Amino acid sequence: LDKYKGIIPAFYACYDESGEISPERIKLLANHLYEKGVQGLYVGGSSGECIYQNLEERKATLKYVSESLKGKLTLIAHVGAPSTKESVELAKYAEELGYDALSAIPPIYFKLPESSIEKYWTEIMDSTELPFIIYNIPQTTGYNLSINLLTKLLKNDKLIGVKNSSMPVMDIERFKAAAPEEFIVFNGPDEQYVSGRLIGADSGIGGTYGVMPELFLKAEEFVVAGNFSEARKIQRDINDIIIALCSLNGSMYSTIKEIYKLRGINIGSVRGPLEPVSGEDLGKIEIIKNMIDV
Ligand code: NAY
Repeated sequence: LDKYKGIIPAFYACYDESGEISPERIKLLANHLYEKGVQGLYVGGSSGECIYQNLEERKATLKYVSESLKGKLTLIAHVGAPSTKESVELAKYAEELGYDALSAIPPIYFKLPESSIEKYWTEIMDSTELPFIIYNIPQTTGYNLSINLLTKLLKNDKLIGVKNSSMPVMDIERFKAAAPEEFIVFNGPDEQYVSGRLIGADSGIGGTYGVMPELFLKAEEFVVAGNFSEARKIQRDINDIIIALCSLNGSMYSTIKEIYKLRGINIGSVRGPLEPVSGEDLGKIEIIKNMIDV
């Protein structure tokens, strides 16, 4: 399971100038991140704007990333979708493309009983031969993975990990405690990468890794070396940057994409209802970029 250990950026949605999925830009971003030395990519999750894309668009993104990087990086396909039918279709497609693992949020919109959530994840797991990673992100889905459900799902050999984006780092510790040693817990909140790793997260998947992979790679290096004071310093820099990324009008992802443009890598903008950065705030992009690219 070493292939899941390290820095795994959540891949950003890549659009052309008219807002459609851009194969060229997907490949550009995929290769760029590969060259940065990350361990893998988490494709089609929150940062992939999956919630604003239809099935064909999500399939296209999965396809172009795997065409660029299959066999070079660990590729995790996020297949959570409004219906089980669509999730299973995406899961099967990701398996055909040669993805290493699947992942999914719990069902969204209707507040369903835990038994339905169990059934949803189980049907996805049973639909392919691929390993599965639960995506726990209660602040957007309204459901926080319980130890009770985790324990039940652990009976399924396909379940190899949880990507935990809830804010209490203690949740990471509790998931580790409830599962066998080799079970992987991924740190979700980038603001707590170092603390997540110290309390037991084996690695991390995050939405801001893609705009500053060097910093997360360095933080990881210091954690592995047991140099916690240096790791803390990097976490502080990271957090200053995340606060800045979230400070402009538009969304964090719009800011990230504008920074990419300034670096000469155009992956387009965001899809509505997310809004692009506009007006005076555009002038602040360079300052934030310079916080990262020092
Ligand atoms: C994904 O699926 O895109 C992610 O892994 C992103 C997870 C992010 N959480 C949320 C709520 O968006 O990485 C975090 C987040 O971008 C980061 O902590 C900055 O707030």
